[in-house]
Amino acid sequence: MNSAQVLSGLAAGLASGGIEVVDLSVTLSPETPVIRLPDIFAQSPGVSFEAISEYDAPGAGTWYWRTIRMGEHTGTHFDAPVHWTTGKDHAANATDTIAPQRLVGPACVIDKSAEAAINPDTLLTVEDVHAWEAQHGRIPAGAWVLMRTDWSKRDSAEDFLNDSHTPGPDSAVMRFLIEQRDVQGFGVETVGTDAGQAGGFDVPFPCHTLMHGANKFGLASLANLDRLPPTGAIIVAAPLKLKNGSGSPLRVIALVPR
Ligand code: 23J
Ligand code: MN
Repeated sequence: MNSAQVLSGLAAGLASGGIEVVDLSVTLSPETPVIRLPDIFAQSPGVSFEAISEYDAPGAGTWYWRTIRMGEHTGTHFDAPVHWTTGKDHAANATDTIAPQRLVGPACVIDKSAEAAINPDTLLTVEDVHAWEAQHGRIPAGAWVLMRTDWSKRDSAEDFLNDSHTPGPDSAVMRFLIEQRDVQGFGVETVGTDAGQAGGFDVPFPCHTLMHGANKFGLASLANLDRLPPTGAIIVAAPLKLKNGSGSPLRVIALVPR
């Protein structure tokens, strides 16, 4: 099949529903939980909305619109390499300069939900990836690796943040996915791409430190990962084009074969 046929097949699949479009994003509101860092660090503000007008403009016609305010890392959001010191000197490392070709790619979904339900500090390991690949095949270069934990089903902020006891990757699996698989990035359902306790790991914050150090990306606070197959979905994850953005809230869309 040539690429024009691939795209016409995609259009036909979208029209027939043979390809499902799944929203992997959470709703942004003042209730959206935001990461809580130790008190010595500056905190990121949550979402606030302020009306510019509410169908109350004088004169002809009326309209509604708002001003939005939030940290760059709020709700479902993209982590750019420039977010971390290890990634700050790469070329094209910010939300406005990343090549758009890197924002669309295949997803490999590794299900750690059963373990995370028992132990909130569950870590993704190299052994987990080997076991996944034995069943589903090798993770291709340029893939997004998404860690399913069902954390997005926790609907109170307290349960979701869980006093910084949340799952994430260990440092060895980050090295493996970077060096041996050349992934595009790593995505999670939790508030940040690193485990809640990752500040104390052998490599502190291994996803941030190593992925961004390798000019790769993160996705946090994803939802609906239970609606994705282990392989076969394509995700579109395009952050806002903020000048020198360290990240941005975004709508992550998955194209899923039925
Ligand atoms: C700043 C400091 C530590 C962390 C984070 C941000 C994030 O998780 C983030 O959203 O990038 S762990
Ligand atoms: Mn972030």
